[in-house]
Amino acid sequence: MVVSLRTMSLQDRRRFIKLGSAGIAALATGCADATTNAATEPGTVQAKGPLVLSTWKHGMAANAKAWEVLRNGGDVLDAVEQGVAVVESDLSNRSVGLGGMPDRDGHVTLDACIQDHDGRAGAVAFVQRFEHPISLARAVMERTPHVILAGAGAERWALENGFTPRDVEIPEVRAAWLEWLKKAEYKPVVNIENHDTIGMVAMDPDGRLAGSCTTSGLAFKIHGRVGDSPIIGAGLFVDGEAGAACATGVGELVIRTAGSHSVVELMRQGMDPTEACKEAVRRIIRQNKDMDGKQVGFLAIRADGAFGGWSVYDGFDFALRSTDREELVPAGHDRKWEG
Ligand code: SD4
Repeated sequence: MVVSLRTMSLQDRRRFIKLGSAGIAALATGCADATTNAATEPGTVQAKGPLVLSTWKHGMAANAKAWEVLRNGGDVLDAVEQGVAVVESDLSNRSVGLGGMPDRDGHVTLDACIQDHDGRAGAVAFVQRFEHPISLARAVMERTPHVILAGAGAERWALENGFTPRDVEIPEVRAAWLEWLKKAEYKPVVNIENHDTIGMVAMDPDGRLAGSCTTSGLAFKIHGRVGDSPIIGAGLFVDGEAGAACATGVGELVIRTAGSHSVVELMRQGMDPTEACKEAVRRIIRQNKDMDGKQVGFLAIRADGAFGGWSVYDGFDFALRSTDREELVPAGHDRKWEG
């Protein structure tokens, strides 16, 4: 049990924002129904937000930005957009943004989506030359009657809507592609050496949820391939009544099982978030005889603030930011990766 900000006065909420990360803990002592802010283990119920979870180690920097937005009283949708945008801008990241690995024709193509508490959603798929596909996704949500724009049409729409393209040449990435071309071995596999999509789910102090997901997808994929990351229900699903979930790993496996949607629906039935992520992973394992080296991981926040994560193999860490924690948490897993 922890402090529920719902039970706090408006004045106290303003104090949380002012006090920042120490805010809730400080307020807890003076709050009638409060005990401690003990968001200890995944699956522990933290009574409502604020809370930010995101995939992999780069999630730490993303969470820090998202937290800053929340602490300044910003909208949770701004938090998940600006949080993952930090990773999109990091050109040393090889699976998010313009620094990502190219497809087999040498093009870096990006997928992203975003969804708010009320289920509004936007996405772009198979787009090139834009630094922040997550912002394109949000613009699709807010400025069009559609959910997904893809490829050349999405790029044209972005240009018409004030987004500026950016050309990035990274010698190391080109060298890796040229090296790959020598054998051109097509292995669309995400394992623990080759990962890094960023998915983020967050809850604001009032319990409102939002999520985002952005990636350059699988290295050396077929030109035109779209993964789970821009697909609502696969790479991300948010329903303010039930919870939010996001995925990382081999997108095809996640799409076939509507992975993030499954997690949220299981939580809607009352399942613990860690258990819900585990069940979604097990559905994938049951459906696929050959899971060799194929990593998939899920993260989730339930509408009451409980959270958790689970993956097929060990090695999937998620970044956690709450009022009293800022750390990388190893997700539970089904199997040990033997390499
Ligand atoms: C994809 N899910 O395009 C993404 C890849 C990924 O960690 O998550 N990598 O299939």
